[in-house]
Amino acid sequence: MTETAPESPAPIARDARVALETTLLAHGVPQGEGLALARRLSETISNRGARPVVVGVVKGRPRLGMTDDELASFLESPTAVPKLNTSNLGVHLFRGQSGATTVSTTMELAARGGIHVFATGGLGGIHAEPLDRDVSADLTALTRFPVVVVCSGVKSILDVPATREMLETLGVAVVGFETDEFPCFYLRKHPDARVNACDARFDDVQELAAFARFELARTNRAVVVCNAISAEHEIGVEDWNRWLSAAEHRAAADPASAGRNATPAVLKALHEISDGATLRANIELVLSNADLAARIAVAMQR
Ligand code: PSU
Ligand code: MN
Repeated sequence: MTETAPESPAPIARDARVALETTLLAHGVPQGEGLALARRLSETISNRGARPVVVGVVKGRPRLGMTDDELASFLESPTAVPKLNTSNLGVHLFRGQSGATTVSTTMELAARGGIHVFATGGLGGIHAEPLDRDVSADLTALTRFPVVVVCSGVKSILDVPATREMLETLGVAVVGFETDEFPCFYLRKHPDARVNACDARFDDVQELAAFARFELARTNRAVVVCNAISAEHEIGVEDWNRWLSAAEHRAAADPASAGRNATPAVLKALHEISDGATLRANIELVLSNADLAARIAVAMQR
């Protein structure tokens, strides 16, 4: 008997929902800007006929679909909503504490709630020197939760070549939408041409959605969909190299910027050093990822 690949679809819900994370809102943009960004992301998703679902943990309760009021009070004091990854999530649930979900915990909670599409900016990964002790829990979460993660690759503040290799080692499917290259967050591609490309390229959303259903059902793991920042909004390589080394040194000089604080500290330093240019690029790329995620979520229902 010849064996064929399974045709059964992933157990996706009948409505097109797109998860959004709260770490990006609470720790990835300056305080006071998270709420406006949440509104723009939600609007972008609704405009495509999908439903935005903001994920977070409020007083120990996992929330899939935070209300505007909840989110507003949540974002008022980011220090009261620490970053939650798959390691510290359980303690916060157990103790009734609030927290902002990162990629790893947004995936975990979304998948548990039957939401299989998620939009963010850039995945976490392996940090480079001089902040080289931090390796994001996002990486292993991709091997555990069946969610389509639409992103602009991994954050370019990381050791991008090493992180791309690790995604391959972990066996995570990394596909590009309208790109062969592995995007590099603020940059359309990494300056080092040796960085592995995406595993495959898709130009048609319907075909990409069909592949996503196939792969989620086949593996019960994530699919990473890479959407490069537009050429109009990308940051030039020379500016980037200058800003990154300044930001890394600023963050490395502060002992409070280790571990979980490494990513927010470098992003914040970059936003200051670049006079807001990296923040503007970050917002543009997240909006574009939300738009694509909504298109995929709608197409997955067909
Ligand atoms: N994308 C952004 N900004 C962010 C993040 C993603 O544009 O701040 C967040 C995500 O929550 C991601 C986290 O999971 O950064 C990575 O943090 P760490 O390296 O500590 O795992
Ligand atoms: Mn860490």
